[in-house]
Amino acid sequence: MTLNLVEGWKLAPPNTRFFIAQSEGAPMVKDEQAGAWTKAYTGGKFVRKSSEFRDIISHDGPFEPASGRYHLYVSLACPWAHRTVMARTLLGLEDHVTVDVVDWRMNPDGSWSFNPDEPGATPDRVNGEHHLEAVYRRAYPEWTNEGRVGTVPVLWDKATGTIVNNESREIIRMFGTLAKALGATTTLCPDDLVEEIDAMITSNYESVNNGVYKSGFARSQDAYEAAVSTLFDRLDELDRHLEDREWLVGDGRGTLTEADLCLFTTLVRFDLVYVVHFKCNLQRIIDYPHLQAFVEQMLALPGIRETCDWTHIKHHYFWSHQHMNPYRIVPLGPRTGPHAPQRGPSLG
Ligand SMILES: N[C@@H](CCC(=O)N[C@@H](CS)C(=O)NCC(=O)O)C(=O)O
Repeated sequence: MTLNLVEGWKLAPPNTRFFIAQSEGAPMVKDEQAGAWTKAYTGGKFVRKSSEFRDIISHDGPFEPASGRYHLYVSLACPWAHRTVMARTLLGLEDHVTVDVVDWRMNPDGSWSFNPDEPGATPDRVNGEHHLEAVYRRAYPEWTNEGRVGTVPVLWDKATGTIVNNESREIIRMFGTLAKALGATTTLCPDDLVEEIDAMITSNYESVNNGVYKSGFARSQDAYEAAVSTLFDRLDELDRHLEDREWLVGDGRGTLTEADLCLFTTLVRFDLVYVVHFKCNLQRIIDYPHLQAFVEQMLALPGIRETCDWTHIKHHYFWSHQHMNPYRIVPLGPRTGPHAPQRGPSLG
């Protein structure tokens, strides 16, 4: 099966394992400046690579639902990983899925390290590794760091010592399976809304979630302007959509779903980082009344503000993309918005 993260997104069938599944067969190239492995820049456009590990937790095995069996590796800076941390909290999986947090400093090759000295970060308490790359190599010894770098989030299986999945959207869905198997009544994906949820997540993926990266990493004025126009057209639409509803799908009242999480992790980074760093500056989220209300409503949910580490978020972007910010200066603002208190500023 071929994935296509460029034009759309499909759920992989159970127990499908991809190694460098790519949408268009283009070779992976290293963006030396962005420090990220991507597919080729085409006409100055940034194209995100697809995820390689695509097994799922299911009663049919081999990755059966069980308390304490699975471990998440995340960066608190990363919007994709943040989705999984939020789903873990909202589905009440804190006592069932363990978590480790990498340093917010992404290495020049785009890889991640553990740095227990950094507030908010942890050691690798499952495998004792210093680099996430080594965790990928445990799952796949041929992992060479040639043509790819191990991304976050990673869902690790302690029972078989391998990676189950490294695609956020699939991890949050299988957390639902896990929570249900463990007796939870909360769901982020009610059966009757699956299609609507998938459609909403897909509509927001290229335009908003990945759109901010396409804006920031653009290598041509045309590519930048196209990304920013699409991004703000979609934000305008979403602001109107939320005018008379609390959440994105269903009847919009009281039904928080995966689609809300997937949008939120981008919106909550927007005014803090993307407006400046990724040049997404047509307007801020705080200037959108309904998107801002949506962000605040999400932050007010029990445990959600605690999943937001403004220092990891802010310092990661401004420090790690040195080609965009050569002196690694981290802006002090914004003064308004939900991002206080911020730690810092002396993170070297
Ligand atoms: N499609 C993946 C994307 C994950 C991803 O790109 N994570 C970034 C951090 S924000 C990463 O680890 N990048 C490292 C790199 O590409 O070098 C998902 O949603 O899980």
